Amino acid sequence: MISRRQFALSGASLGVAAALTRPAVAQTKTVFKASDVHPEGYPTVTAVESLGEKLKKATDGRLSVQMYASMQLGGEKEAIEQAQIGALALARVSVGALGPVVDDLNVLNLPFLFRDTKHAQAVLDGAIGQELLDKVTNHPTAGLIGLCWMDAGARSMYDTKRPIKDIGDLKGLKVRVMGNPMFVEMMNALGGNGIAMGYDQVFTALQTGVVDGAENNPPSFVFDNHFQVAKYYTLTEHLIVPEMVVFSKRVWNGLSKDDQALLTKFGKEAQAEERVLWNVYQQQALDKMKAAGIIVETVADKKPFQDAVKPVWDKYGPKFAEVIKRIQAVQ
Ligand code: GTR
Repeated sequence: MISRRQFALSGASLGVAAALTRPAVAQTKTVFKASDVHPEGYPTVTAVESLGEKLKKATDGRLSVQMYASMQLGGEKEAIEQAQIGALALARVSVGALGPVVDDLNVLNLPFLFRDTKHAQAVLDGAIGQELLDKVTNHPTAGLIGLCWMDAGARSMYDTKRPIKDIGDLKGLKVRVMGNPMFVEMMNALGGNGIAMGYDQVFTALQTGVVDGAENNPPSFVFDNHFQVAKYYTLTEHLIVPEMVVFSKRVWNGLSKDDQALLTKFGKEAQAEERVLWNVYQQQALDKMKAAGIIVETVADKKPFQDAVKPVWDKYGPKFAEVIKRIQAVQ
């Protein structure tokens, strides 16, 4: 019987023989696996693919990215876990899903934190945005690198039952939220019944009536097909939750400083590219909603919604008091 050591040695000598017979230019190729819950063509998917193409070009094909879109590798919780163990290199996920892993990010999950999406962009593009990326990277146990941000607009409510003309219409509706206790508490405070669930289950849950509604930005609502089952969309814009591309720390630590620098550079470029694509997609989603006959309600007065979420602020706000003040001061 061949011993473990003998086996390892024969493997090694085979490797040497193979290396000697290969042409001098041959080198190991590394393909980074990337995941996204959204389909091909979605801004976040395209931006990460474009990062991959630049990487491939800059390294003569030594490094590249293989995108697994449309939840092929599961929901976001699974993607984060796979990145943590190094089974996946890049995961494009919502800060809603990352909050339970890196608590500092939860400040961004407070409802009505930002005045509008422009305010959120100014914060993420500035010092606070970099600090929060670093909080991910420097987190002692998360096992992730915060590579870059991605815009995701504002999230609004949608449901299969009735238009939400005012806050009272939310009463008793079972509304799916992202897997983070802050959102369950937010929905309950608004009068609904918050149900945390992975994104991969939302369409079926809406279709079968396990939930009456959900909340998301127009592109997700349309391009992930939820609009085929939920006909009422109300522009509550209660959350502006950004997204992040995280890189597996395990994989990262095995890369050279130069390769890390390339990823950082192309990450920043992906962030800028996604924003441009996002604006186009947001408009396309709104147009598609109209064409499909979705009843779109605007909320004339958001104050009752803002007042109702006070318990969430009372519970989670104090520990973020300092950064909240800085966020509010950003123009
Ligand atoms: C989308 C977001 C996804 C995912 C999803 C959700 O807007 O792009 O990353 O977080 O929402 O509601 O789970």
